[in-house]
Amino acid sequence: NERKFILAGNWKMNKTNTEAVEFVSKLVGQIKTEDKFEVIVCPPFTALEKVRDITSSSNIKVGAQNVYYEDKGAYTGEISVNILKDIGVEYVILGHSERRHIFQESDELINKKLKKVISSGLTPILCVGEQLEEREKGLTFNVVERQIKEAFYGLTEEEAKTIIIAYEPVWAIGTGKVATPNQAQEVHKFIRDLLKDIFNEEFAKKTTILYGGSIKPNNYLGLFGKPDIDGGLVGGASLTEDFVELADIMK
Ligand code: G2H
Repeated sequence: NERKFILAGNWKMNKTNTEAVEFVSKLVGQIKTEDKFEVIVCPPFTALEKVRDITSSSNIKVGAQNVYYEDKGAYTGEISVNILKDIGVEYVILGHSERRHIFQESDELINKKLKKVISSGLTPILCVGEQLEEREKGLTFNVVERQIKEAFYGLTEEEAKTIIIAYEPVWAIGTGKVATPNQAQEVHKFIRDLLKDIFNEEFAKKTTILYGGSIKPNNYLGLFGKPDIDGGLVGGASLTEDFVELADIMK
């Protein structure tokens, strides 16, 4: 397996700068990364610089939770790729289900953001996943296929190969209802096959596909043992000591 294993923490709208500094200072001493195992933390925009300062002495990488696709100008409340790059951010989460469903982000908008992030040299973590009604109607594969095809629209293989995908079934997000390892593996395999159709086998084989949704130290094991699951995007468990425990076991 030539893919990197990744543990990414999505803090969402949590931790003040004071709390972020205290927490990340501890992580730096406790988390050990390796060549094929990467750890990323994604704090709120306002804590990015401080977190970057603290993690710069370690191999822990820093990501943002969102970005806008224009370079600069009259876009009140938005943040550009250059603002992120200037403070040493390397990753950006895009299309998280909370962005899609609370903030009405469309596949088209996510495609524009994805293109911008790739051309800027930042690494995107593209989230996809079905809602509960969609799963119950048997539409999981249709939804995930549409989200990936529309996000990838207009990208060359060269451009798309930097993308990390995160499969996050919406019904498993923050609900404590984790997908079973088989449920997750089935969709991860579907995504990898889809990438083979869009580009080719080599591309599919090299793409890191993370699982996300209520991962905790007590449920990760079955998931990360699956052949197409290359790590996790973790919300709740990235805010506590659980994150260190996950990193310990995953490496
Ligand atoms: C899914 C995940 C992180 P949680 O959104 O992106 O959050 O682990 O809290 O379900």
